[in-house]
Amino acid sequence: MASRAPAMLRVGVLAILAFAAFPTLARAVHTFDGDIMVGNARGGSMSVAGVPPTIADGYEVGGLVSGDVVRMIFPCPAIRAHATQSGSQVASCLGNYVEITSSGATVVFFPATFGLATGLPDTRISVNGLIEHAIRYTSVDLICEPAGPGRVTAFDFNRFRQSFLGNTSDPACDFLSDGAVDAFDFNLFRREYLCSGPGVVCEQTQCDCPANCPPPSLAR
Ligand SMILES: [Ca+2]
Repeated sequence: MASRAPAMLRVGVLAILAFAAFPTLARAVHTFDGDIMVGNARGGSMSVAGVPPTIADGYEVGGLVSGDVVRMIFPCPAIRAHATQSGSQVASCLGNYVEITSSGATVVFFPATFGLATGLPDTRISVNGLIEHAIRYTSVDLICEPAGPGRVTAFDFNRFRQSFLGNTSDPACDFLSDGAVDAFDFNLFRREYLCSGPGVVCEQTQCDCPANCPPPSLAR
């Protein structure tokens, strides 16, 4: 019997390895909601004429199971997470991401952020710590005001106006990522600036997540 022990041990180890490997293979498929997204100061829907439904309905990540941790990780210092978020979203100022723990097959992001986007696909989405996808992400909240709550204010309007009137290739204000800062972007900006709509949350506690957020290469 003693001579059988090593063989049985090897079989047991193989069985454990096979069991451990199976979930990884089965869970490799996630679905993502395209390659662009727009955030604001509210952390809410941006349903307005001209905005693609994939943006207005929030950014969905699917193929999940309950308990999966999904993060939208922003490129520091270009885009930074607001310290507070809406719904089940939780911000990490240290990691510069917004996180949702899944309670089903899908999570939906409406991130509250501020900053000047680069136009690059430098916002990344991770599932359980693995980077799975990259998107171009802009924020209608462009400037973090020196005091007061995080909100789209006259400071942001002044910044948007500079691009709308004089630098129409500016990726930071090309919210719909169609190559030009145009009337569609203005319409979206105006919606957030006026914060119109019944019961709409207009602002976060304060925008100021730290400026010392981690290099993108380290964020997961
Ligand atoms: Ca602002």
